[in-house]
Amino acid sequence: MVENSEQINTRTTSLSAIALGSNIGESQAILEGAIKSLEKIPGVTIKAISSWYKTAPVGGPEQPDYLNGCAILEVQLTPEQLLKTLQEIEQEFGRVRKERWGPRTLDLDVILFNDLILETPDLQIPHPRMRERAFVLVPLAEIAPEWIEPVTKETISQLLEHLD
Ligand code: PH2
Ligand code: MG
Ligand code: MG
Repeated sequence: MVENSEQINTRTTSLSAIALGSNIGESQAILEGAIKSLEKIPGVTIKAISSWYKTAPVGGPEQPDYLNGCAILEVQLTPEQLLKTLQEIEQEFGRVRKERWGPRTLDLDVILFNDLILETPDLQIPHPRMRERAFVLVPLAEIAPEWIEPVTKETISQLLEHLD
């Protein structure tokens, strides 16, 4: 198991969980398009995709409901390279960064990366709010119920049980 981000390089195969969300435009087509874009990236293999869930917005201004889901990726990328790749795909789908937690055509977040704990200004892994967010835990529990979240050392199913 890789624990130190410095040990991760492009020859290392890592497993990452990502969250997908959209609440502007044709959300289902956008999320499916994002998956297709990811499949084309060298060093990314999609291992699992959850169902899409319609969810009420959490935080931010008044905004439309979201469509959310999660995917498991096998990657030969560092966490920083994966983040950059996800940001490029967000751009491809017309993401404009305005206010925090505001509506967006496409949001792609790194949720977990192996059992790595990473705290940098640009990237925090595990995602710092994943434990409170049913719109992340419900789809993730569908495809990775036994994945151990390294901060709490609880599985995704256990984290979901603790949420009401
Ligand atoms: N993303 C946010 C803020 N609020 N609410 C839902 N339901 N789904 C999201 O993906 C979401 C949100 C910021 O990333
Ligand atoms: Mg997000
Ligand atoms: Mg994001």
